[in-house]
Amino acid sequence: MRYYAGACSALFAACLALTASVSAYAADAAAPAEPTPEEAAAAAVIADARAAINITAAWTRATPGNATNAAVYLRISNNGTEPERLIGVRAAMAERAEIHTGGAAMAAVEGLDVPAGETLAFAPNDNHIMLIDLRAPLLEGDSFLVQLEFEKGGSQTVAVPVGAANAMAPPLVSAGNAEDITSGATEEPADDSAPQ
Ligand SMILES: [Cu+2]
Repeated sequence: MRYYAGACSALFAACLALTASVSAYAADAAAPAEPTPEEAAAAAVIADARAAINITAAWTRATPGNATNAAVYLRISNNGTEPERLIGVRAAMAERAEIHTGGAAMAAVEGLDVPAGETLAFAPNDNHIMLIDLRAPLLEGDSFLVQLEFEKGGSQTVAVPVGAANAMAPPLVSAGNAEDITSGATEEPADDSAPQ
């Protein structure tokens, strides 16, 4: 019995030593990542800008026939005190994506301002995100991810449910589900293409 106890405590001591060296290693590895006060302040500014933006009511329509383009609608609210600007969009679902203004006479723009305290609406016959050269038809009931790039707050990913081909308003989806994906998403779409 004494023998076993001795072996156990020897093993325990070895384990402690190993734990200590792993901890020391982890501390060393983490040291270079410690942000400077300037970096921490810059990160806080980005985090604040990101938190100020709330993207809601995203939707699109099922593509009829062999249509290869689609328009995505949503609302971008800036609840912060600093102006923000949408500077890019992308979606793995399409070859490329653009920010468009206007309805039938639409035009691609480099970006759109989202003034502090205001909501920028993307809706039929108005601003929209144009998906160009869809990789597959959009089917009613499906959803996919679109990534929006902001000047100050970086990128945010939103789930876009697909409504009926003739829909004029967002399909009714589980609000909880959509909200989870919208507010918590930090992951990038699988596609690696550059923002348009
Ligand atoms: Cu368009």
